Amino acid sequence: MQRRTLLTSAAMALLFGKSAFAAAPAIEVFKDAQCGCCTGWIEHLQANGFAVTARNVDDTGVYRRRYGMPDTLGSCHTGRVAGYTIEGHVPAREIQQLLKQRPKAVGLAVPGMPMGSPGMEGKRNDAYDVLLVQADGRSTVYRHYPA
Ligand SMILES: [Cu+2]
Repeated sequence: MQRRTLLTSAAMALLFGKSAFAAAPAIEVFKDAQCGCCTGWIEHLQANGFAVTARNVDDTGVYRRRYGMPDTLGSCHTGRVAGYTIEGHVPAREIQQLLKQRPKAVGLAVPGMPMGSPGMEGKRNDAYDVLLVQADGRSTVYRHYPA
């Protein structure tokens, strides 16, 4: 049984090629040129297999609004991946879960810049929520940290 599963995945890998299994999700990130913690977050995404295109902009709020994220949930950068908006220091793990589950939503947000979130590592690990944000601006807790 186990051998059969192995053979099947090997056959699938041959059929679909590496890209079907290890496709790096492409994310576009709008950030300020001076933002160090944004760069830290981008490195966290890259380390977790994302293909990041970073764009330095004067006002990330323009993109936040354009892509449906309420200003009240704002942070220092705004990302776009597979039609979803990712605001702030959202861990790669929740973005991957979002892309797997594909809920009807605007996207995910970590409002503000909580210490201990990816790109905001330091002496403290503050508690924070990853929010799943709906088109009407309402949100629910997608995951609480520290988990
Ligand atoms: Cu930040």
